[in-house]
Amino acid sequence: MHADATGPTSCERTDCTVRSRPAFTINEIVHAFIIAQLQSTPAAKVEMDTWYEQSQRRSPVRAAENSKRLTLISLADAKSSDGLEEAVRQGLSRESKTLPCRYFYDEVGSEIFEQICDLPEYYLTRAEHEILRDRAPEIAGWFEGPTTVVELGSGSSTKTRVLIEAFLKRHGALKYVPLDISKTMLEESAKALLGDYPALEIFAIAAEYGRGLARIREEEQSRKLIVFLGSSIGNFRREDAASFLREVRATMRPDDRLLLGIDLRKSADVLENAYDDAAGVTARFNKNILSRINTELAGDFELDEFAHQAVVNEEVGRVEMHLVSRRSQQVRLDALDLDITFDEHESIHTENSYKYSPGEIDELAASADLRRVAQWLDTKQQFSLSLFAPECSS
Ligand code: AVI
Repeated sequence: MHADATGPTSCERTDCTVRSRPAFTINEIVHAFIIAQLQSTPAAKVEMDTWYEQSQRRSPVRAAENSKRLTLISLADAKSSDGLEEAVRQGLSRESKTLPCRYFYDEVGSEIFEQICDLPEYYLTRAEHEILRDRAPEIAGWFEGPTTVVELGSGSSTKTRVLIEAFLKRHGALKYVPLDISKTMLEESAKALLGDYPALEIFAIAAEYGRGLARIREEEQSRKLIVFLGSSIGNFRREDAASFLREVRATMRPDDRLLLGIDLRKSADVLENAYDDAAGVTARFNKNILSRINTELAGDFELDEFAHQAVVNEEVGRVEMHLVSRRSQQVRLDALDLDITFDEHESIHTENSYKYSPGEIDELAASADLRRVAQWLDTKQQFSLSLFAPECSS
């Protein structure tokens, strides 16, 4: 369902697009049908973009034009703290305490993560950007006709811009499908992208990966490049990374491709600095999970009583983040009617960030029936970007 760049584009405001014209293109009819389906499905509520009303007041013509190129659907649970209560109850009642890293990313956490990406020690974002900047035209060159770029965990979409630009330059138009848990982030980034790229159409999905991938599998008919950047795959345990890639693989047709950014194994000191920066931004990011628990579960964690720690586990090839109790203490979570006891130096393990060798990347891909067709490294050889095809395709 790739919209023609010159013709009428798809639009979640079906009333304005469809009613005002006497004859409809196939694209419009199919799109209107999908929107009608979504609106009648309780779990999949089509969200009217809130920024539309605001920007319409500022620049009515431009806002109307931009809104025609945006569809935003929300498949996320109404509460963004989806599963938080149970995860906290279970994770903090264990002998070795843990909290899942996906709960880092509330609005504040997502903001802090953006700051991490700009840190001098956090080489990942810069290395990946260098590859994308230098190789985006070559990547776009792998695709002949109209292509849909699907981005998993799109966040602010900043690093994807060079890719979007390369596709627009090569093909004139592009459909971009960002998938992210944060609807706010999707709205903001879509607004910025549509303002900057008049030939871009956006179908944004606010959802967790599983639901989002299912929606993409159902809907997306044109050739796809699925991108998963930033080494987010590194935050999965190795076996979970393989099953996640199998899920992604299941959405791919033979001529679809997957572009995966993965951080490479490297020396412990570089990793320690990257995950325990001098300005203490990563420490704030890590501790934000405790503030979130305080706010959402009526907790009384004292943030200063926990120390941020980054531990490099070279044997398994990962950086672990911990929050270590500075003293023996008790924390109350009223919403869970739960008291948690901490010994001095007891840790909450909050994140793993796995690093891969080039051989391990290929093994991971093979376990998901994917075959590497290209790979690019940055000049310091710290980070990799790999292009995969479904196994069995040419
Ligand atoms: C999102 N993810 C790839 C980051 C990483 O490097 O594992 C999260 C992060 N944790 C600490 N700093 C950044």
